[in-house]
Amino acid sequence: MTLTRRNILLGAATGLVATAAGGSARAAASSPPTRSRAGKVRTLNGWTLPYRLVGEVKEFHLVAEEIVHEFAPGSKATCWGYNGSTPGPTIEAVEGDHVRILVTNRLPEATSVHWHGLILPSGMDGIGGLTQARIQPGETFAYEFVLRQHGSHMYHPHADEMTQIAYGMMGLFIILPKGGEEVRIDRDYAFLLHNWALHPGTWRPDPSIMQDFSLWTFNSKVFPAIDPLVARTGERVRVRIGNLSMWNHPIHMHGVEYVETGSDGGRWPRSQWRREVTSIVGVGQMRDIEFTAVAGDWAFHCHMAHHTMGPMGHGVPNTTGVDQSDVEGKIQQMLPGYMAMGENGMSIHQEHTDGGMPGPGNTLPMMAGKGPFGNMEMGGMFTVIKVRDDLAPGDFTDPGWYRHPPGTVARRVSSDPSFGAPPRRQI
Ligand SMILES: [Cu+2]
Repeated sequence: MTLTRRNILLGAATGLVATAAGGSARAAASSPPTRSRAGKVRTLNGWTLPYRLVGEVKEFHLVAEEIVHEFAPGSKATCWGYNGSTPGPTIEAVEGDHVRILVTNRLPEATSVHWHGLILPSGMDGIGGLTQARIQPGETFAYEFVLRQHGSHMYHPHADEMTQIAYGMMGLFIILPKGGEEVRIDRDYAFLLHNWALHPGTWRPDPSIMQDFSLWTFNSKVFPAIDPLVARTGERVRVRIGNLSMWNHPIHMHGVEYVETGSDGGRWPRSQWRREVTSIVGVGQMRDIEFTAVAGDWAFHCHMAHHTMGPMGHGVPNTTGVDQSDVEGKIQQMLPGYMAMGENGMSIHQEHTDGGMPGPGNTLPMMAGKGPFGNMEMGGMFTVIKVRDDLAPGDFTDPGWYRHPPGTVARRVSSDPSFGAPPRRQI
C-alpha cells in the first residue's frame, strides 16, 4: 500500500497504529509484530518503526537496550541496539512532518541519540553533554522537530560512542520527498555497513579494536545470512547505503552501471549524477544509487577482499607454496585435529568447514556461501541482486537461482593445462 496522507489519517481515525513502511516480511524473529503495511523503503534483514499520530505529530518510540543478535547461524553475540534489534528499526517519515521521538534508555550506562544529517535545532542534535543532558539508565527523553529536508540519514548514540556503536547501536532515518519522487522508484532498499570484533569463543564484541575486525556486515548480518535484493527486470531500484563502521567501503555492483543520485546531503541535482560500478561509502556517509534492473544473479559487495571474508587470523605466516606435510603430524601431537592448509591457496578452507571441521566456538567460517555452481567463498559484506522477468510488482520472495538462457554461461572447453597456444611472456 502506498503511503498517503489519507492512509495516515485513516489509520489515526480508526485508532490504529500507522506504519510509514511495513518492513520485511522476513524480518528478524525479534521484531515486534505490529508492522503490517507494505512500505516505501525496505530495510535489508530489518524492519520499520511504527509510529502513532498524536494530533499532527508523528510519535516514534526507540528503546536502547541489550539484545542477543545472530550475525549468521553459528555466531551470536550480546549486543546493544534499539527495540530488540541491531540495527534499530528504520524511522521513515515525510518531508514536512512534525516528529517526536521518545528514547527510553534500558542500557546500564547513559546514552543519547544523534540524528545524523538532519537539519534541526541545536538542542535536538543529541550530543551528550554539549546539547543535552545524557539520558541516564531508566530515563526517557523526547526529541521533537520538523523535517525540513528529504533523503537518506542515520541515527546513532553520541555518548560513549566508541562502545555503543561498536555494540551495534545505529539505525536508518529515511525522509521521503513531500511532492513524491522525481523519478519513479519501484524498489527502495536500505542498509548500514558495520564491523565487529567478536574474538573466537567470545560472546560480546570488543569495542577497543580499531582495524582488525572479524565480522563485516550489511545491517548487522554476514553473508549468506544477508537478504538478497530482489527486483523485476526493467524496474528502477534505489539502494541507500550508510556507513557507521570504522572503515571506508568501496561498494561494488555487478551487472549494471548504476547512477549515484544522492548522499546524506539529500538528492543531488541531476547534473551531479554520475555513472559508477563502485562507490566508496566513507565512514559517517550515505550514498544513494539507482539502476534499471537487468535479469540475472548479480554480486553486490564491498571490494576490500578481506571484507567479504568471515573471521580469520591475521599476522600469521604465509603458507602458500609451503609443504607442511612434515609439520602437520608434529602439531597434531599438541593440537589434536589440527589441519595444515593454505599450501595451494585458501579456498580449501571452505571445503574443510563444509566437511565438518570444527572451528573455535561461536565463530563463523572464513569462507561460506553455496551457489548453483559450488562454493562461493564469501562470508562478509556480500549479497546477491536477483532480477527476474516474471516477478510480481512488490514480490520480495527469494526467487532462487537464476536460470541462464542457453549458451550464456561460461563453460569448460578443456581439462588439459597445455591446451591451446596462449601468448606468454618469457622472463
Ligand atoms: Cu569494506
